[in-house]
Order: sequence, then C-alpha cells, then structure tokens
Amino acid sequence: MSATVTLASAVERALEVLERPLLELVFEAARVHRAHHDPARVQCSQLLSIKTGGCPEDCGYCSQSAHHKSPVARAPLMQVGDVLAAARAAKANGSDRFCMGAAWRQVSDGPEFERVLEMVRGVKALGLESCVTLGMLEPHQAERLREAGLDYYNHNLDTGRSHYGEIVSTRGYDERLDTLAVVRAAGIHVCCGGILGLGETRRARAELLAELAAQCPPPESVPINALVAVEGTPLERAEPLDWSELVRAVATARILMPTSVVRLSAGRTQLHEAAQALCFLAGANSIFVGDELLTTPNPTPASDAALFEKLGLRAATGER
Ligand code: SAM
Ligand code: DTB
Ligand code: SF4
Repeated sequence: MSATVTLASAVERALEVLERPLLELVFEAARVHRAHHDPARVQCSQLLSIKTGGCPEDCGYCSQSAHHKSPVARAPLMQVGDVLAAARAAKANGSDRFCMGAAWRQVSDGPEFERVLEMVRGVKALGLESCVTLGMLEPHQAERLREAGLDYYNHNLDTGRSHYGEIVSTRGYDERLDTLAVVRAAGIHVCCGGILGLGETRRARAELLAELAAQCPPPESVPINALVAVEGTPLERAEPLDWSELVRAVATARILMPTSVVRLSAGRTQLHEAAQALCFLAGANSIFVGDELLTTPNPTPASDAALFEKLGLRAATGER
C-alpha cells in the first residue's frame, strides 16, 4: 500500500474518532490515558521569547510576522545571562522544562546560533529540560543542538495539509516535515502539534492529527494550541473556537498517540476551568505555566495552582 493511501485511511480513522459523541470520546480517551500515564501528573513548561518580532514568514495567526501590523515590539536576541535568570525563576516556580522561542524563519550559522547553544547548555546546567523553537534547521545545526544537550525541538505542523496554504504562503507543509525529520535523525525529542481555530474544518483537524500520529515514532510532545487572536493579524477576527472542539482534539490526540505527552497549550486564558478539567480528563498532561506565552498572556501561576488543587493534579517536577 502506498504512503498516500495509508495516510488517507488514517485521516478517515482520525475523523471517525474526532466525531464520536463527546462523552463517549472523553471516556475512551481517559481509559487510554490511564493505561499509559499517571493521570494526576502534569508536565509544566515555561516559555520565553528570546528573539521577538520581525519574522520574514507570513503565518496568518502570528503576532511576530513582519507581514502584519501587530502591536508586538521587536526585540533582538536576548543575552545569555538574562535568559538564564528567567530559567532560574521558572525552576523556582515549579517548571521542569524551559522553552525558548525565536521569531526566525530558519537558523543561520554564526554568533547568534552560538549564543542559543550557550543558552541550551546553561538551561541544562540548571537541571531543567531544554526546548527551543527556531524555525527550519539543517542537519549540522540539529547535531550541534544535540551536542549542547537539547532535549526537545518544537516545530508545529499547525493545521491539516489541505488548509495550510490558507494560513501560510511563505513555506510548504513538506518543508515542516523535512525539519521534523532532521530533528529526529539527530536524536532530539520532537515536540510537534498544531493550532485549532484557524477557520479549519474538522476534516482538516483529522488530517493534522493523522499526520502527527503517522510520524515514526509519533512526537514525544504534542502541543494543542487554540488560536490566540492577535490584533493586526489576518486572523484577528477569526470565529472563536467552541471549547468542545478543543476537548475533541485533545481526546483524539490521546487515543491516536497513547504514549505521547499532550499539551493543552495556547488559549487557556479563554478556556473556562471546567473545559480545562475535561481536557485533563481526556488526556492532556502538560501545560505552559507562567504569566506569558511568547507575546500573549497565559493564566497566572496562582490561578493554575488553584485549578490543580481543585482537580487533584500536581506538577511533575521533582518526581522523576
Ligand atoms: N518561528 C518558529 C516557527 O514558526 O517554527 C518558532 C516560533 S512560533 C511562534 C511557534 C509556534 O507557536 C507556531 O508554530 C504556532 O503553532 C504557535 N503560535 C504562534 N502564534 C500563535 C497564536 N497566536 N495562537 C496560537 N498558537 C500560536
Ligand atoms: C506551541 O505549540 N505553542 C507555543 C510554543 N509551541 C512555542 C507558542 C504559543 C504562542 C502563542 C501566541 C504568543 O504568545 O505569541
Ligand atoms: Fe515567524 Fe514562527 Fe511567527 Fe511564523 S509562527 S511568523 S515562523 S515566528
């Protein structure tokens, strides 16, 4: 059977799962979750934008694209000392992974990449897991990141292949897949997911989830973001996502990728506590913590602590 035929049938299966009656779907996902994970533990990652804005890519959702007039102020690559001070604070606040994001199309060799490698070494030395998201990568750059001790590389597929061209025109889906293969070949864990609320159909969501699950092996970490609609971007007036669609996507990700860590990522500020609770029941076992994501707000640490207390969840820190 050709790869195309296999993926097509995987999309049909993903769509069948995604469209099950909601409570049946959550029940099955919760069963799968409990068979592979401790349902009380939630992995906590802290994000930091180490280079902000002015990105040459035109991703329709992003506040950092130079193509849009968003209110985000540009900032050059941060200094290592400032990044490590933020990482220390993240550790003190209970994070176990520190994720550094740069608004780059791709990594360029030179002093800035050397500085990022220094940041990765510094984060590791603090006893935190490290993650970066820097755009497209060449094999020799992935190799250097691995040598620096990088644990995860985040590179999202964002949406289904059929919807991708509606959202991004400056690169193609296959370029994303190529970078993911480069990361995997270097022996770095893959963090790869997408965004809901980009005007996509359920079928496009099924395409995304099937594409993720078809990776060999599937990504170790799967962030499911809800669009944070940012003023000045082409998607600023996108139809808000119904909470149940996010629950469906989380549950389907859990069923299709039983051993992956599924992160309930951007968009939690718009999500009621009860909807977040359903996502945790349906298999989400990771979140971003801290007041800020990259350029937009995240729930406060105090509100997350109260939610964990209410639900009987605990951060995974210190238990490894
Ligand atoms: N420039 C790199 C890249 O695109 O791979 C890394 C940084 S980029 C901001 C990381 C990811 O954040 C994107 O792939 C997208 O999935 C997510 N993201 C960006 N803006 C978002 C938004 N407004 N709402 C939800 N997710 C968003
Ligand atoms: C991911 O999937 N979500 C994070 C991280 N990977 C890099 C980014 C979310 C960004 C939300 C919009 C912002 O703060 O700019
Ligand atoms: Fe650039 Fe990444 Fe934003 Fe796209 S998502 S505009 S590549 S920073």
